[in-house]
Formats: sequence, structure tokens, C-alpha cells
Amino acid sequence: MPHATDKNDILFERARAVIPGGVNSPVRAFRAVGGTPRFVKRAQGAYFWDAADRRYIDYIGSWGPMILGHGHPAVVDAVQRAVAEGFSFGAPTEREIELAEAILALVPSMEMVRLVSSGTEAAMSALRLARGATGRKYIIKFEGCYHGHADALLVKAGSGLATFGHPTSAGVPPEVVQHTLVLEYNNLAQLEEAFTLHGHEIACLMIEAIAGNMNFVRASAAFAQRCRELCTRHGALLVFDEVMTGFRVGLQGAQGVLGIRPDLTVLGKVIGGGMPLAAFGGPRAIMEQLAPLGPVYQAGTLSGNPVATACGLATLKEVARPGFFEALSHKTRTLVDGLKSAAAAEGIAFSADSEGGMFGFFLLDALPQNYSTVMTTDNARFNTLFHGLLERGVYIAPALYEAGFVSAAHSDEDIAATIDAARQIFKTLRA
Ligand code: KE4
Repeated sequence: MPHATDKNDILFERARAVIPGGVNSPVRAFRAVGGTPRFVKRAQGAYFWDAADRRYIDYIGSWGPMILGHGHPAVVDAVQRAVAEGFSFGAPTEREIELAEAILALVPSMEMVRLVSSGTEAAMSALRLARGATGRKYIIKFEGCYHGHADALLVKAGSGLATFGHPTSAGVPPEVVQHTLVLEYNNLAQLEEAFTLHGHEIACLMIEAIAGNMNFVRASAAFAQRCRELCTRHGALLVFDEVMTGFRVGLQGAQGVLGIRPDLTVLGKVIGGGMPLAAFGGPRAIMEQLAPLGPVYQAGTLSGNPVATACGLATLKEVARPGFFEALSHKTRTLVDGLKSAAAAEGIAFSADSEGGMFGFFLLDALPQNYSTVMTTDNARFNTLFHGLLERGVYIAPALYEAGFVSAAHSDEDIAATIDAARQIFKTLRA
């Protein structure tokens, strides 16, 4: 077996000469876990092969989009046919209507939807729309939730509740985040206080109701319900960022799991099937505030791209088939239960959870309820697990605060092999 990192090392060195950090998105650089990123040469089904032709069982799947597995024949066929008709027009197409209709049929809280090209763009646009529709400027987000890299959302909690956020990135002036209030996830007391102090001036509360950017942390039913109640009472918009959870944790996303109707929903990943496509939507009265009808400007050269919409439509058609999520949920739960059993057998502190095709696990005794608890995980132990799995051909997220994703293409044998690989590493972690 060739040493897996040699060709990857060569490519990584070449990449670093021309692309900052050698990657086009930071998490891919393996900086949290160390070592050399695997450069993907090709992917099929549940697997990808790296530059050294080594196969991995893929539990990232492009961070969620590849829910059918790589190269699903119906999706490949739809994309090939779309490409033959043209790559991009900058003009409306029927397929954008079809995709919009398909999304609205599956997400009852949305009456209208606008297609864009990335989750960042969708969340940023939803934020602008919320502010424009309410005439208010303050927003609430939660520590540990990630909504893309729009300036106003790159913010961490201020020192005290009443003070607003501080930038988490250079290049974001404090003025830009001075209206962003960052609260602790699942903290009811902070939520109540924030609305007591600022309820009349809050445009929206944006949340990942199952937070995949803290690995896998659920909003408690009480907390999610209180977010809904307080937004309604104070005239703020409740925005569910379902870029990761939409069509991933279930056909109706996290809002379906929780039984809560947000005012705006942000979507991405699965609805593009791996192509650059995201969306945001909600009630007609709010959505018609958008240009060209209303005063809130929003635009995009490649929005609703004809190849991306073909990919997304073909993907949604498959996930909407009867029994799709039941089978995927069972497969993912089998993985999580197997990992928990293996860890328990070795006396390893371990907790895990899953919903639909999304899962998370922690080298902690109990499932964390917020970001600061997630970050108490021993990084070195996680890195041992990460690299041990990688060496055994199992590819999980290269950071302990990221979620995992199972596809319809993962076989029972893949799940069993993953559990067995983890069991071998748990033995070393016990020592
Ligand atoms: P993009 O701009 O990366 O398409 O979407 C931003 C975004 C918005 N909202 C949620 C809930 C998200 O999870 C994301 C992006 N997720 C990360 C994974 N944690 C994408 C991976 C990356 O940044 O490379």
C-alpha cells in the first residue's frame, strides 16, 4: 500500500504555493487535526479515492450535499442533459420554477423562495431581508452556530449580555457587528434577558435548530419553542438556518423535527446536490420586500444556475421518495449505536446523536448543550481518533466541532467496517 500522504504531500506543497493555505476553504486544511489533507481524485457512492489512489469511506460528503452518495446515476444524467442545453444564461428558466415549486411543496413554512449560490449568500440575504422587512437593525445569533462568512455574522459574544458582539475575523470593523447580540445556545435566561432589553429593536433571531457547526447539538424543545414565542411577541423574525439540516435531518428539516414554523428559512447543500446552489424563503408578504418588487436589494449572476438547478432537482426527487429518510435514519442510527457500544466496551467517555442522515459524536460522557462544553473535548484524543480512522480508510470531519454525514450509498458493510475501525482506536485511547 503506497504511503498515503506522499502524493498528497506533493500536491499540498504545490497548492500552498498558489492558494492561501493550499485550500479554498479553511477547514479543508487539516489545521485543527494536523497532517496532510487528502486531495480527492474521484468519488463514487460512499467513497472517494485520494491522490495516492487510497479509498476512504466518506462521512463528509462535501459537508452534507452528497446525501445520495457520489455520482448517483439519475443526478449525473440530469446534469449531463442540462449541460448540453447550456451552462448559464443570466435569464429566467423553467427549471428554476420547478425547483422553487419542489422546495415550497416540501417546506410548508415557505410561500416563496429566492435561489442563490452559497449558504453564506443565502444567510446574508435573509439577514438583510429581515432587517428591511422589520425596519430594525439588531439581530441575535448563538455561539457555536455558523451562518457563513457575511461580516455581520462573524462575531463572538461580547463581555456582558448588554454589550454586543466582537468581530471573529480581521477585516470586520466593530461597527459592523455592534448590532449583533451573541447568546449562549440553549440558555433560556440569556434569551429572556435579551428580549427584555432589546425585544422592540430586534430584526431577527437566527439559529441552527440542530447545530451541525458545533458537531451535533440540538436546541432543546423548550428553548426552540421560547425562541418562537419571543420572536412572535416582539415582532422579530425567527430565521432557521437549515443550510446543513434542510433535507438532511428529514424531509422537513429541523423545523419538521421540532414542529416549529420559522418566519424565514435558509437552505443550501442538499438542495444543490453538490453544485453551487442555496436558497432562502418565507411568507409572501416578507419575500415580496425583495427587489425587483420591494426595497431590499439582492442579486446574483449565477443565481438559479441551470446546471445547478438540474442537479438539485434530481437530488430532491430522490430524497422525497417514500422510505428514503426512514432507511437513511436507520443506517445512521446503526452507526451511532455501534460507535457508542464500542466506546462503552473500552470504557471511553463517548456520547453521540443523530437525526436523519446527520450525526455527531463527542469524546465526552454526555451530549453537550452548548459550544463551551463542546470545546472541553480533549483535542489530542480527538486527533488520535481522527488519524486512526483516516489510516484505516475512514474519513470523518477534520475538526471536533464538525458534524458527520451518512449517504444512501453507505452499505451495512461500510457501517460495520467503520465501527470496527473505531473499536481498534478506542482500545488505544483507553490506555
Ligand atoms: P457556504 O457559504 O459554505 O455554502 O454555507 C455557509 C453555511 C451556512 N449555514 C450553515 C448552517 C452551514 O453549515 C454553512 C457551511 N457549513 C460548513 C461546514 N461546517 C461548510 C464547510 C466549509 O466552510 O468549507
